[in-house]
Amino acid sequence: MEKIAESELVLNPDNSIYHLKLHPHQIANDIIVVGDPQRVKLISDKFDFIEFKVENREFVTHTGEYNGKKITVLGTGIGTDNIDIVLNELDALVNIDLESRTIKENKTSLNIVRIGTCGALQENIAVNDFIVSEYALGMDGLLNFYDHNFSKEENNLLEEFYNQTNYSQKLAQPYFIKSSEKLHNLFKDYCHTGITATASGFYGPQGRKLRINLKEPLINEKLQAFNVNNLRVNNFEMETSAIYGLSAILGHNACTVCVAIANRFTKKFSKDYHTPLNNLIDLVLLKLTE
Ligand code: R1P
Ligand code: URA
Repeated sequence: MEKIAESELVLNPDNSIYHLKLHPHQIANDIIVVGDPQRVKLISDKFDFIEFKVENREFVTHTGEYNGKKITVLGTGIGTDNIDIVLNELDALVNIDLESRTIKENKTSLNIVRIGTCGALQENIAVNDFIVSEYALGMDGLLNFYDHNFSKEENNLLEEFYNQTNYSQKLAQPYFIKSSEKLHNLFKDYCHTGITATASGFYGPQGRKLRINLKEPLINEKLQAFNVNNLRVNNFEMETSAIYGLSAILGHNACTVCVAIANRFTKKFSKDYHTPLNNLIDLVLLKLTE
């Protein structure tokens, strides 16, 4: 079995994984990921008990039990670059033997649910509504660095996207990637469902102009109008495409649910998104453990 070199699979002196600083026994198979590290405590405060608390850089992890089931909540920080680290390191914790530095023969599949905030791109979605992402539209480019065969369905959506939007070839090549059906089914009755666009930034890449002119000033209008058999782009956030893409490649199940805190067309911003976020957290904890 080929040994993975020290420079490729980086471990700390105590043999924990480099950025997350976690050991394999410190994570559950069901993992909630959130962008804001402070949201981790908000969630783990609801656990029956917390067994491990580990922190390194912006990555905060709490593992404990909820409803008698082992569960982990992990703060990823913002962006798909952080997700590249989080997904590869979580996978290494379960599917690579860190002692021998070899890939395990029997693979473990994690359930990864992201609870986030987002900006809505359809006028009928009110601020504080819940949105589940059946598909991600990756505008960030991360997945282009990995070898992956997209499904026929995902490739068809991409072809339609180029046809309908006249999307600039100079930007990162976009891609569509599907959520785990099993996890999407847990949430779809409580949420708007559709496509979530993942951007590589909060401002220009999401069509926000403060002082700098934009190369794609109509990006929001193009996304709003995109429609394939009533499948539409509902929202913008910054992590889901990388979570879905890397999970699909590595054999994990992933799904994102978000609270819409802004609506980019009605120009509203939530006066208090903490209450709906708290309700969404309760829903996810219940559905993952019932
Ligand atoms: C931007 O404000 C951040 O909020 C959203 C975006 O994806 C990005 O991470 O999600 P979180 O609330 O989970 O951080
Ligand atoms: N998060 C985003 O990425 N965009 C928004 O508009 C709101 C939250």
